[in-house]
Amino acid sequence: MTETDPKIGTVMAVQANFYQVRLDEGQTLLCTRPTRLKKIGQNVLVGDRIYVKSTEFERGAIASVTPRKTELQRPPIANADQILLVFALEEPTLDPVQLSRFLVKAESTNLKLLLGLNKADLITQEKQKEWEEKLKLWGYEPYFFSVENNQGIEEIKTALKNKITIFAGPSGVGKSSLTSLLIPQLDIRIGEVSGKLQKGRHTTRHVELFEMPQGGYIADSPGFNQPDFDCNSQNLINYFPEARHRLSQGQCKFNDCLHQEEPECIVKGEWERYEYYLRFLDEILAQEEKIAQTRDTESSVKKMVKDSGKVYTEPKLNTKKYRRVSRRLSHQKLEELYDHQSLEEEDYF
Ligand SMILES: Nc1nc2c(ncn2[C@@H]2O[C@H](COP(=O)(O)OP(=O)(O)O)[C@@H](O)[C@H]2O)c(=O)[nH]1
Ligand SMILES: [Mg+2]
Ligand SMILES: [Zn+2]
Repeated sequence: MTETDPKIGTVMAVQANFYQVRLDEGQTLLCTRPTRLKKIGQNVLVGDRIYVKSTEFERGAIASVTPRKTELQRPPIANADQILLVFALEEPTLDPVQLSRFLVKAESTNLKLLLGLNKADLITQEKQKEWEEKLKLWGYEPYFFSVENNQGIEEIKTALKNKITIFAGPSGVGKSSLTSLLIPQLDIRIGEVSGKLQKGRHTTRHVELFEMPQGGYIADSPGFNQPDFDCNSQNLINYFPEARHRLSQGQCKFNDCLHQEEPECIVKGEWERYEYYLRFLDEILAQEEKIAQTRDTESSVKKMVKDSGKVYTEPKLNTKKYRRVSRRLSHQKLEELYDHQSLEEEDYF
């Protein structure tokens, strides 16, 4: 055992009970979390800056965890600076609704959000200009790039330098291609569906950091490749920049306005994605209702017998009451449902 001062490093990956730590001085250690840290409830996440005592060759023990700048639960990552949401302009054709789902999910992390549109080689200048103008109205200034012909890559390198950036986006858009362009020595598979490779319970919780030669890390997690919402009916509106802008100009009449048909609502109006907002809101309300019903099943269902003789259950409470319950739902409850959902999606992929 070497008795040296603790050294500082970054947690790159977690494997079973071991933490892969890259020391600032260059070495990679496999570390354990001592019982002392477990006892005080100190968890260790990928991205954490930690002090390590090296014990023997390439092994170490975590001495302490430095305070986090940011923290995400799903996927679990500490100190991420930003998200780069990647979509393709073609192959697959950019779909504004799907893009908006991912944007909402990314916005709900409250991390800085960068939008990168790949495969610019497959569309005309005019088409690109159209997207640029549309997205400007949504409140975004995307990076147009192409891994294929190296277009726009320098701008992305600059934006990622010395930061921890989470790569997010659906499969097939070029995330792996971009990663291997930025980190040529990395051996990653292009054109593979990520979910297929890492099937299993913890897929959405798995995170790994890859170090870029010019400084900074790329965080890759399948947990960000699914567009499930991480928000509730009351805060959904905050994840649309153009609506945030409207809300900064005034107030709706009702505090709990959902910006549907309520009178004197300042959000409702002529903005392109308002209809997407309504659509997503409906989905979230339906989810919340489902959770409320599941939670109340034992106490509030009555057994009904159909004409056919088939027995079914029906909620005792009326829908209005459920709606009031659902608006007060905690984030916790929502997450439980989304957990189930993600698992089902993983099985599917
Ligand atoms: N035309 C074109 N194809 C690309 C570009 N970038 C990636 N691809 C192709 O898109 C497919 C999916 O890429 P991949 O990196 O695996 O996407 P991922 O699923 O997001 O990781 C592969 O066949 C890539 O060769 C690009 O800039 N232009
Ligand atoms: Mg990939
Ligand atoms: Zn309103």
